[in-house]
Amino acid sequence: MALQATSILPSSLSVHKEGKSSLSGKDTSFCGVSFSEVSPLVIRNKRELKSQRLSVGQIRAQTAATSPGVNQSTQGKKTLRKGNVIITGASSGLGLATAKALADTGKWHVIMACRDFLKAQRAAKSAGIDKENFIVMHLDLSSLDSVRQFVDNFKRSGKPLDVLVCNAAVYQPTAKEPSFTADGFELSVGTNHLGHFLLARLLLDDLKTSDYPSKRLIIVGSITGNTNTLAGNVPPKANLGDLRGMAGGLSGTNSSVMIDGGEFDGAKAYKDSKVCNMLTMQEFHRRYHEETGITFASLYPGCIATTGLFREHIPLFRLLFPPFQKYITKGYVSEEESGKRLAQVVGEPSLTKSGVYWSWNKTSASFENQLSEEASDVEKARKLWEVSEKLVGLA
Ligand code: LMG
Ligand code: NDP
Ligand code: PMR
Repeated sequence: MALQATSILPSSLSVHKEGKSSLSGKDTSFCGVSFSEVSPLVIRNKRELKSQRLSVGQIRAQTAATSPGVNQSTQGKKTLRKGNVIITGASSGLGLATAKALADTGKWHVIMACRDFLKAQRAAKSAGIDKENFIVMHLDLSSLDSVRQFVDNFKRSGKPLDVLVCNAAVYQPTAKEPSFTADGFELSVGTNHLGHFLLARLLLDDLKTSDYPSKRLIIVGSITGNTNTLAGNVPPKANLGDLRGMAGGLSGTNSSVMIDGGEFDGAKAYKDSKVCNMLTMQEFHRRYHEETGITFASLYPGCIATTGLFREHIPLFRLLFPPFQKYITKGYVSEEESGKRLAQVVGEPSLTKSGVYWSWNKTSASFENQLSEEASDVEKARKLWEVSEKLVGLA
């Protein structure tokens, strides 16, 4: 998929024609090797670990002491330092295109947090991302241990964290039986929601202490989780119910593998996970925006019908889906254009509003979109937060 993604990137320049017309005026159209500057493997004892952490703290303190987010250049001119942005799942599709869009500005250092180190390296290379502007760090969101390990590695690198983008996802539309994360959760919700939930919680302090002018936590959502749209009404529809399956651990042993307690359905599990993503963003906003000044946002980037997300769909679907979206729903957007959209949410000074779900209209202008009733349910968001905390071991 990396090859597919990167071969599409340079050739799709007719981008501002896409992301078109709107029926509702709302969501769109129609009707391995861990990165380590300080490798965890070279830390031999607890004291050494402590002293390394200490030095990270010292580096941070020094950076903060000079002047917030600003570097003094040799001519004495003050320039904004490069922003550090972590993007999960940056080895293909939207994540890769966003990494490329940000790196190309020269204003961002992208930490590509990926499960396949070599794939990510190759993808970055064939997308033409300057090696000065990115690194790859290993992160497998389907393992809570891996999430914790990633966070430790990142903290030890001593880099400030300015923006976190929770982008990675899996979609299993044709699976007859559920598969599971290392911790025994149904794979789609376990990866797309629970892995990101733990990651974001553990990195919140880093965002908080960053001295960058605009700190952001972005969680990618989707139209298909929003039942106030036509796309969100294509069966199976998202529905978290009363979260009984999730409260039971999504493991299929004592409870259902589905959040609402129903029978396994891979497409529904994906859509449910997107609802979780959008609810989580809002709950972060309610709990932490005022205190931390962090901007929390979600978005629907458009229908990027060519990405690896559809790798498990039947070949006929993969063949017909892009022309269907391009010519019939007109919801299609190229990977390159979607990357520019997400890059705006990362860095545009005009998009600092927190608690917002962004979408784009036919002229590719961003607007604040309405979430469905369920995806904006305050009580459900709170409950989801609490159940998720338990499942990932934070409560
Ligand atoms: C569920 O099925 C599965 O059960 C589940 O397991 C999971 O895979 C889930 O979301 C994923 O899908 C849902 C889906 C399967 O069923 C439906 O959506 C119900 C409706 C079924 C209708 C299918 C007929 C397709 C007709 C398309 C036309 C719609 C628009 C009509 C407007 C016409 C106006 C001019 O459904 C599918 O998988 C079908 C695949 C649908 C996507 C592709 C549709 C292709 C349509 C043909 C377009 C060809 C491109 C043309 C280019 C045109 C140039 C002008
Ligand atoms: P891709 O499949 O191209 O990208 C998904 C990325 O997630 C890949 O880099 C993949 O890694 C990574 N990933 C999957 N599982 C894990 C894991 N366990 N740990 C770490 N990384 C993992 O799909 P898209 O670019 O389309 O999807 C990106 C985001 O956009 C998702 O959140 C999706 O829900 C959202 N979205 C997509 C739309 C679309 O039309 N495509 C529409 C709306 C939203 P690897 O390369 O190793 O497989
Ligand atoms: Mg959908 C009305 C416009 C529209 C839009 C913007 C999307 C986006 N879709 C639309 C309409 C329809 N879709 C219609 C009318 C149908 C019935 C033919 C349809 C079907 C369909 C399928 C089978 N669409 C799909 C699938 C998938 O497997 C994709 C999915 O649900 O993934 C979870 C999908 C999508 N349609 C979209 C978008 C953005 C997706 C995929 C990705 C996502 O939400 O992340």
